[in-house]
Amino acid sequence: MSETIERKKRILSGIQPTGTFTLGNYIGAIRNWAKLQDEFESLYMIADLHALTVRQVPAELRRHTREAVAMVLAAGIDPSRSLVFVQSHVPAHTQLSWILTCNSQFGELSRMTQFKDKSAKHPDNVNGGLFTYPSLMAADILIYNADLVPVGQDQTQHLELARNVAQRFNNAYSPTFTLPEGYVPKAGAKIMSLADPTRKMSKSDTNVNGFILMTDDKDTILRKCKRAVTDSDGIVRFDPAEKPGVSNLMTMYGVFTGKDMAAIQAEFEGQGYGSFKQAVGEVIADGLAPIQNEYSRILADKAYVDQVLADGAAGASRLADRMVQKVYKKVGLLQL
Ligand code: ATP
Ligand code: LTN
Repeated sequence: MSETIERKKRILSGIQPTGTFTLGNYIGAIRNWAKLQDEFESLYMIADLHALTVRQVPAELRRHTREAVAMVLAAGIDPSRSLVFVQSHVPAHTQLSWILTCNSQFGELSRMTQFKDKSAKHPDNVNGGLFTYPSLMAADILIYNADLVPVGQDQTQHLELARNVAQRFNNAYSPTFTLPEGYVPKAGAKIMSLADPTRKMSKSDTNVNGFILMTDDKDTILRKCKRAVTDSDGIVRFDPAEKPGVSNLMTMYGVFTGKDMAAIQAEFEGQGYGSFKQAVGEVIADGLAPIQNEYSRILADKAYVDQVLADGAAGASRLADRMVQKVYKKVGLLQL
């Protein structure tokens, strides 16, 4: 993994261990992680430090972190080709984060919609970490000189901030950081809530009918799809503005069958929503079944997960520590 010019392009992405992953996390993010790991040198991280910006129950955070690793591996990330690690196991992220916080402006951090949303959602805990969250995320990315960052649409604003901070630092000191590009999937970058298709499907939603969890069984998935909010015109047609609920279900159906929207529309022409919803539930449940089996198997193998994380932390630290030393030197911190 040397920093030569002809090196393979590099990917980094992260996901917070704030609960069980939803179908939105899978379609918008981790499904693409698996696809990209051949073409790129890949690093995938469980962002446990980011999760602390919202109050966590310690034992649950630990459990969710293990589960998150198992789910990432079950979704096809292969630790022999990608580094899989936990953010807090690589202290260099936090070290770089401070330098980048000092190069982020109050104004730009104040404009982040996630900060505004989460402040409104947890008015009793609008902490400093919630505010500087994007500087830590910038550190996660820039510390590896990542070229590409696969994320869902809601993270593009944070990515833009990382680019701006990188550019500012490069201008103020000397070229140091690669400006990262986002990789936002064409279909499924924003899977909507089944209960309110104008809002993003989110693992922290209080309405359990809004999301499908990666661990939901077939009956639960079929029931949630059947209950999904649609409209009253009874026509399966892709039109996110006018028909957000139906379009959302079509997107999911497309992801699991590989069919495009025109083909799906033709397939269900003249049929009501009942059989359409049933079909959507079936393909999701069948698509998730092998991942769920792998997940149970991997989660039970604690020694294996520990080894993957130890290797991941060692490999990531080697790269990250070097970058921190370089940056510390550039900004004028005394070297011993
Ligand atoms: P929380 O509810 O705790 O805020 P979340 O479900 O929004 O969590 P994150 O951990 O913030 O999930 O996101 C992990 C990855 O999944 C990110 O790349 C994010 O863009 C993507 N993602 C999250 N929700 C969706 C969604 N509904 N559709 C597509 N991608 C999503
Ligand atoms: N903020 C992201 C998680 C995350 C991340 C990253 C994503 C933390 N660090 C670096 C991409 C690159 C989220 O999904 N909420």
